[in-house]
Amino acid sequence: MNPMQLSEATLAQARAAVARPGYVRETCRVGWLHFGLGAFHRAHQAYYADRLLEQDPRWAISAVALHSSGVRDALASQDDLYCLVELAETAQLRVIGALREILVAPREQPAVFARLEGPETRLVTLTVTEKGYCLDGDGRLDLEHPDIVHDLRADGEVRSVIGFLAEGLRRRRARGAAPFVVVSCDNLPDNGPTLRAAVAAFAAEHDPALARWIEQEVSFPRTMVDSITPATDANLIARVRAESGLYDAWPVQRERFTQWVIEDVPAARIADWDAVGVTLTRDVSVYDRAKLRVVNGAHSALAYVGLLRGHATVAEAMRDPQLAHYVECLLCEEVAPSLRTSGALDIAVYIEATLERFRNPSIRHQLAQIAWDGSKKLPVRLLPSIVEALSAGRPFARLALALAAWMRFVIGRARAGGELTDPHALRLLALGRACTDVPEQDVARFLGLEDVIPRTLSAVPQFETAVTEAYRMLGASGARLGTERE
Ligand code: CS2
Repeated sequence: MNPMQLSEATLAQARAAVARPGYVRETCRVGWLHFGLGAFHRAHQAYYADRLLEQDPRWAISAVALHSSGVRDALASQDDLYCLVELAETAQLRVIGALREILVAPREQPAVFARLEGPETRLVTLTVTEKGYCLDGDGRLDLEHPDIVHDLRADGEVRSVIGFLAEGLRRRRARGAAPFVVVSCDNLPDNGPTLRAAVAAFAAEHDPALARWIEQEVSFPRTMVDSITPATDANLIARVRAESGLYDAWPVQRERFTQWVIEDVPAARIADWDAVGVTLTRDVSVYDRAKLRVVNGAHSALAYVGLLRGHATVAEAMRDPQLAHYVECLLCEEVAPSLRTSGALDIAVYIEATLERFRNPSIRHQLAQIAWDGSKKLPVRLLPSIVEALSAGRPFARLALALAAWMRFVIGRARAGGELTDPHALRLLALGRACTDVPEQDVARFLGLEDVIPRTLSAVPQFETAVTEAYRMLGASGARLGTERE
C-alpha cells in the first residue's frame, strides 16, 4: 500500500517544481488512438498530446497495449497519470495526463474497434518497433508472418497492428465515415508509405476495393521522431518518489531534447502542431534519413562495439577515447557523405549535436537495450550507408566493423547460452553456435541471412571482404579498434 501514490486525488500534493496537466482532464475527449504502449510513446507523443490539450480538449489518447497488461495494471490506481522525467543537469518532472484510457488488445478487441470506428478518432499513431510491422526483407508485408497468417484467417480475433488498421479502416469505410490519419512513429525509412503499403496488401487479400480505398483515401504521412528514452528502472522510481513526493509505479524518462517532424499533407493539419513544437514539412526524408543513419546508426555501432569492449551505457562508451573517435569518424567520413545538407538541416551541425547528446552524463542509456532487434535495425540504420558508399566508391570500413561487431555479439550470446531479444533469435543463436571462428566461414553464414542482408549486397565481393576483415580484427584483438596498439 502506497498512501502517497500519484493519482488525481494526490496530484495537488506533488512538490511545486513538478509540472502538471494545464487542463481539466474530465473535459477532454479521446480523439487519438495509439498502438504500442512502450516508454517511447509515453515520453514522446503523449507529451505532445499533453501540450495540445492545454488549448484543445479533443486530443486525449486511448492507448492500446498490443501484448502485455503491465503498464495498464501499473497505472490503474493512478488514474493513468504518470511522471515524465526530462533528464538534464537539473531534471524536470512533469505529470502527463494525456492518457485517458488504456486498452489491452488481446482482451479488449471490441473496445479497440469501437475507437477505430468512431468518427471522433481522427488520429492513429503507432510505436510498435520495427518488428511490429511484419515486413519481409524487402520492406513489404510478410504474408507468411505468423501474426499475418493468423489475422488473415479472419476468425474475429486480431493480433497484428496491421490487422487492426485494415479492419478498422474497413469498418470506417462501411459506415461511410471519413478515415483517420495514420502516423507511424517508428524508426523506419519512409515509415508512412511503408505502413500504407503493408495495410493495403493485407486488405487486398480479402477485399481489393478496400485496398484501393486505403491507397487512395487514407493519409499515412511520413514522420521522424527523436528523443533518447532509456528504459525505466528502480533508480527512476526512487528518484521520482524523492523529487515529487509521490510514488509512481511506472514513470518514464527521456533526454530533454525531443523532436517530431510530420509530413505536411492536408490530412495532417488536424491539430495546432506548431504551437507544441512539432514541425510540419513537405520533405521529411531529409530528417528521417539523417536521424536513422546518424542517431540510430551510431547508436547501433556504439552498442555492438561498446558491449564487446565491456561498456554498459552510451555515455560510458563515449568516454572511451578510441570508441568516441571511431564513432565520430564513422559519422563524418562514412555516413555524412550519403546525406544532404539543406536549409533545414546542416549535417555537420547535426552530427556534432548528436554526439553531444550521446555524451550527456545525466542519461544512463543501456547499450544492451539498443542492441535488441539487430536483425531488424541494421538493415535500416547501417546497410543503406554501406550500399551508397559502395556505389560511390567511398570507404565504409567502420560501417563494416559495426556489422561485424553485431555478428560477434550474436555469437557471444549464443556461446554464453544467453538470450537474445530479436524476432529471429532462435535462428541467430543457432547460427552463432555453428560459428567456428574462421572469419570467412562465419561471415558467410551471416551473409546468408537474406532477410537481413539483401543478396544484392552480400554478393558484392568488396563488401564481404570488408566485413570479414573487420570480423577478423575484432576477434583477434578483443575488440581493439583499428588505430589502437597492442
Ligand atoms: C535507439 C533508439 O534503442 C535504439 O535502438 O537507437 O531507441 C533511439 O534512442 C531513439 O530512436 C532516439 O530517438
